[in-house]
Amino acid sequence: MEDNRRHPTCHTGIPMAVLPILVYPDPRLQTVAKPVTAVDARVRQLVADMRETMYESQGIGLAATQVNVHERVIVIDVSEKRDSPITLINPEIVWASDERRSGEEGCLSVPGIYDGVERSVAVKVRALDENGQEHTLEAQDLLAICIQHEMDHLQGKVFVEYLSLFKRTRIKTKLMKAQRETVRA
Ligand code: GNR
Ligand code: NI
Repeated sequence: MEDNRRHPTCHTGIPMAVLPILVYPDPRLQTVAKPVTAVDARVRQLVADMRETMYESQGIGLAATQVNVHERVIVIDVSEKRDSPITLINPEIVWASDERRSGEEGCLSVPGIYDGVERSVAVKVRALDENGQEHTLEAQDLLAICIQHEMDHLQGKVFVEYLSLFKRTRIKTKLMKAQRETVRA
C-alpha cells in the first residue's frame, strides 16, 4: 500500500494530487468534453485533484480538459482568501446577459499571455455539485467571466481563439519555443 500521508487531504480525507496542465497549442485542448454519467468516487477524486492543481497553480479556475480529462467538470475559486471552491459538473448556461464587456484574461494553459476578451457580464449556470445535487448559480463580474472561460475549455476552446490570427500565431510561436527550451533544459 502506498503511503499517501504526506499528501494534503480534502475534508473527506481523500488524498489529492497536482496534475500536469496541457499547454497551448497542444491539440488535446481542442477535445470536446463528454457529460459525467455518475458523480461517483472517481469523479470526486478528480474534483479534489483539480482543486489542488488550481490552488497550486494560483489559478481562479480549471477545466478537466486542461488536465487531459475530457469530461464536463470545472473547479473555480475567485475569492481573495482562496477558501471558497465551487464545483460545476455537467454545467449548462441557462441565461447570459446581453450586456457584454471586454476584460483582461489569462489561462493556465497559455502561460504568461494576457489579453482582452468580450464576455457577458452576468450568467446563470445550472450544474451538479460533487454530491450530484443540482444547483442554479447566478454569477457576475469575475465569476461570470471565469465560468464562461471554463465552459469554453469544455468545448475545446481556448481564449486566444478570440484574438486576431496575427496575435494567435505570435502566441503559438512563443509557447512552442518555450516548450522546446524546457525539453532541452
Ligand atoms: O487563473 C485564471 N485567471 C483568469 C483571469 C481572467 C479570466 C479568466 C481566468 S481563468 C484562469 C485559469 C484558467 O486557465 N482556467 O481555465
Ligand atoms: Ni483557461
